[in-house]
Amino acid sequence: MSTTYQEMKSQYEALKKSLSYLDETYEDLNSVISCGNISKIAFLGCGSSYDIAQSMAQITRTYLQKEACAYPAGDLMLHMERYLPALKGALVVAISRSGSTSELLMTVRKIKKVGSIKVLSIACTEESELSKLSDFTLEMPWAFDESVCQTRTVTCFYAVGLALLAKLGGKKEIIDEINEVVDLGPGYFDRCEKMLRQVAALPWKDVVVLADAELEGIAGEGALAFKEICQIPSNYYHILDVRHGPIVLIRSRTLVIVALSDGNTYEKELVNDILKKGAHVVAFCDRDTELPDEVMKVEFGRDLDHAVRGIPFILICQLLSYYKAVENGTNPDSPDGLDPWIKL
Ligand code: F1P
Repeated sequence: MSTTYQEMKSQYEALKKSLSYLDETYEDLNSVISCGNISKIAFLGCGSSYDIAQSMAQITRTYLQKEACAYPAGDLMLHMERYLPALKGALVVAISRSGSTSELLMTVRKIKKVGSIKVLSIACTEESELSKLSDFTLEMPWAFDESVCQTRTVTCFYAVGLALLAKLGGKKEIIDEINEVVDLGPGYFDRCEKMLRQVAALPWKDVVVLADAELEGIAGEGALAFKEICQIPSNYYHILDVRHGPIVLIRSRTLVIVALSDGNTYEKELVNDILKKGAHVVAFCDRDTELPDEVMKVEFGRDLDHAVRGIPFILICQLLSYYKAVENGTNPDSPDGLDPWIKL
């Protein structure tokens, strides 16, 4: 069994540990966040970690009604003088599995030189270089993926970030929902695996992932998983935005994975239009959503807050890319020419 598979499969255990670790550290974390006058939050990361940063920025805007943005650390590193004025009054949150990615370290070093900007980090290593530079670091070594492509790691980053922002926003019902999704996770994994293994055997050769709002970043990560794990072309788009050009490239060899919200008519019409192009469609929905028979539905089984849907949704992309790698005889654990983190 590959390392990627074992990491995907053990993600619910790691999620449980990560959420209770957040509870234990919350007071200390909150004292860093609430000291000083923080008017906005800037999330930084590279690759998968940047994808998570994008979702976190949207969740901050929705849950806390606070200004928030996400930057790829490499862009910030190259253009610091352009971005620095916008970071005034910001709390910087740096996300990294390794805590060692060069662009992130160089960027955080430059930010710390300003003096007044607090840096909070989330990493899967202990006592990393990033941790030394930060005012506070959530260190979650149990979520560290050995495989090049992050699976368990990104789910833990997403859930912990979401839970932290829900706590800060006083949204206890969201925390309860996250815990429930994690408890139901192993059963959901088994149901998904059975079905998605068959979907992976269908003759699709490229992938489009569609999702909106808080799911933007995690769905972008879903698309990245296909590039890294089974090495096939993939893209992420906002749901209705796919009509504005990208739909031209959706054909019978395309697998479209869509995260539906609440059975919205516009979303359903789009699914119909995609089916007319002959594409294979996998739709994630809460439950009881009426869709054409050709749509391969993954139902979670209960209603969920939109942001919480990101936790079960990412598993669909992870399992499909893993089983496609198995189908194609590709090693899912270490794509040629990609290191687990980038050292410049
Ligand atoms: C960032 C990252 C990974 C990606 C690849 C290269 O690493 O971009 O997301 O999968 O392996 O490195 P990190 O800063 O999260 O350790």
